[in-house]
Amino acid sequence: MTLLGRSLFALALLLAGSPAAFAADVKAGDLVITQPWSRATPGGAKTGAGYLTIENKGSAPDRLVAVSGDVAGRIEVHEMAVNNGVMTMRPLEKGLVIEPGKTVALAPGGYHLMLMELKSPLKQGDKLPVTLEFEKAGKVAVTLVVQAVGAKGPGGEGGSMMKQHDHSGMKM
Ligand SMILES: [Cu+2]
Repeated sequence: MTLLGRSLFALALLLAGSPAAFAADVKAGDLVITQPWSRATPGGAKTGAGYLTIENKGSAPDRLVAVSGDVAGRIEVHEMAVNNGVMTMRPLEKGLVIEPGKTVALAPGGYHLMLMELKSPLKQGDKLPVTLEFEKAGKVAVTLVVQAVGAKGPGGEGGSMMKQHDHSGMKM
């Protein structure tokens, strides 16, 4: 690598690392999982949410079929939808399909990991190990990094087109 190349590389690393420090992308088979994060829970909330991005670089679909972790008694994969003007969410009974060549984002206002029966409140800065289980890629360990209450993205600000809303008040 030339000197110029090296400094550009260093600059790229610097830019990629801001504003919040994240663990490296997790690769499992054809899947790449990036930016797993969660949100601090206010007061005695018994549920929280987890978010991440899954890219399928392969040529066949894969499916997120189960999620588990010590932080919660039960973790489900949920989707959100507006029915008659009311935002509702429901578990994906058949799991979340990631089509080949596609990237699926779990983000506020859309798909999310529902952390149910939390053992303790989630606090900003906590790191929550969870295990994702895919039909083809198998079990993948990721760590959700807890951001502030009301954070809209993994960096703690912006990054989402959705208005902030309170997850705990939603109809199940
Ligand atoms: Cu949910």
